[in-house]
Amino acid sequence: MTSTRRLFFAIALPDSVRQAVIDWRAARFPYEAGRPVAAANLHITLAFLGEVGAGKEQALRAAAMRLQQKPFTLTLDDCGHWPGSGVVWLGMKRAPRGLLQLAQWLRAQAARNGCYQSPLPYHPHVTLLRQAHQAVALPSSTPGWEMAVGSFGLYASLFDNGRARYMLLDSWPLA
Ligand code: 3AM
Repeated sequence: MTSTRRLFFAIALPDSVRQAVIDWRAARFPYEAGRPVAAANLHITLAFLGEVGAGKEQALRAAAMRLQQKPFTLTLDDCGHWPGSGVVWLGMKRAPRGLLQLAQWLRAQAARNGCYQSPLPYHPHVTLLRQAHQAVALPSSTPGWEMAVGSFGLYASLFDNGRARYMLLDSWPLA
C-alpha cells in the first residue's frame, strides 16, 4: 500500500505579526462570528497540493529547490468574508508581484505533477475564522501589518484529536 500526505506550500507569519493578528482578531470579532484558526496554523497558502505520494512529493521538493525568486514584502491591509466557504480572511489590497509569481510558479509545478489546481483566481489570504456562514461585521480597516517574506515552506495537513494541525516539512529561502 502506498501512503500519501495532504500537502501544501505556504508562507508562515513572523511571530510578531502572528501575535498582533491574534490580539486584533480577539478584539474585533465576537465569539459567535466563527471558529478562530489556531495561532500556529495562520499562514498564506501558495499552492494546495492535495493527497500526495512519496514520488510526487520528491518531485515537488526538487521543483521548490530550483525556484528562483527574490524576497519581497507584503502588507496585510485588507479583510474580507466569504460566506459560502465560511471564511473570514486577512489579505492585501495589492498583492506584490513577487508573491503572485511565487504562487503561480508553485501552482504550475503542482499542476505539472498532477495536483489538481482550482481554476478560480488566486487570492492570497490568511484565514482568520472558519465556519463563519452568517453575516459578519468586518472592521473598516486593519493595522496594515507589513512583513518581509524571505522563505516559503512545504506543510503537511494533519488531524489530531479532531483538530487540523499543519506540520512544516521543509522550507526554502528566496534569494
Ligand atoms: O487556510 P487556507 O484556506 O488558505 O483551505 C485550506 C488551507 O488554506 C486549503 O489548503 C490549506 C491547508 O489546508 N485547502 C484545503 N483543501 C483545499 C482544496 N481542495 C484547499 N485549497 C484548495 N483546494
